Amino acid sequence: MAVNEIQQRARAAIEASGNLQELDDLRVQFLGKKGEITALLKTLGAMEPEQRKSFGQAVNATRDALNQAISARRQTLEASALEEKLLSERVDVTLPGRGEQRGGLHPVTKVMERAIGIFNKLGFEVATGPEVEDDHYNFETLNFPPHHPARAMHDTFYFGDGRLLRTHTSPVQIRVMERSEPPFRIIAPGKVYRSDSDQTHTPMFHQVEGLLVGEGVSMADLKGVLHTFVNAFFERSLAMRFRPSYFPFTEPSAEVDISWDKGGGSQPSWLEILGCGMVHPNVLRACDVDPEKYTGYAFGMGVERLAMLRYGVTDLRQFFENDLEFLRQFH
Ligand code: 2NM
Repeated sequence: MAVNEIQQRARAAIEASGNLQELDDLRVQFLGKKGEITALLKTLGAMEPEQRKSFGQAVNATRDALNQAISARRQTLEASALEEKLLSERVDVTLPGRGEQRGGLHPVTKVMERAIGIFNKLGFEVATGPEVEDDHYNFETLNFPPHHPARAMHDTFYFGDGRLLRTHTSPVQIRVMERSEPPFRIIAPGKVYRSDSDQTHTPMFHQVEGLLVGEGVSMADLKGVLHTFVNAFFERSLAMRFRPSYFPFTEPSAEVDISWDKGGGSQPSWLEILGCGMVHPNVLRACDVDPEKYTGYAFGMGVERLAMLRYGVTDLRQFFENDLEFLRQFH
């Protein structure tokens, strides 16, 4: 019978189909509007009722069987297509990477964090403040008289509207003293700006300043803390000396030298590394701190200068060129 022959042929073709497109072509070929099974159904109308019934049942059964066979085959093909897709898109997350370079901290940042770490252990807390300041906080409260030549020592960047870029981080300490009561034991690390540019100066550099105010604080305390810091920072016992100096905001004032061995058998020489002094009574008064009751010391150092000594860098400007060959040496 034609129905059986079609069924066998269709089943064989369905089983042999290799992809979803082939399978769909077979569905059209046998069950579509112009398909072979559909064509058989169209002959029913011309048949005797008896024959029509049995033939109709046979054709319908075949149609259902083929529909089932097609959907079973479709499931198999879809499953293997998915399997193939998963295989081809597989990512091996255990493969080694492409060797991307790791970043690292800038030497100036490293030295600043090193200095902060040492002062933290000595009980100093970090204070920060704005880089854009005004005359009041950058000069006036720090005992720089108006039009005093000491202002010219700091080649200040002025905005022209009363604002300026801070020339030191001292304004941070002024703001701390203004808003609270002694004792104070703080360090102020950060960027400062001076209109100055040569082998040893850049218009922006970093400072760590320190301030300690309390009852009975003396210059001997200052000397002890600075010597402890210097030895911890350079990891050796260094000779240190105080040289008299002048700052408007301290009295007395001193510059601190360390005995530095440049190597190569030469004699060690004195090298200036920071400035310091006892906070001027006028500065304390400006912050509403009673200089009859409290005394304090303060100090300030350039971070780039410390970094040059620690790493043996001879040109300050290398810190700001962002040459990766240079910077990678500090990782
Ligand atoms: C220095 C040298 C000496 C200093 C003074 C103050 C303040 F705000 F407390 F008055 N902070 N830092 C100071 C004193 C800074 O740098 C060379």
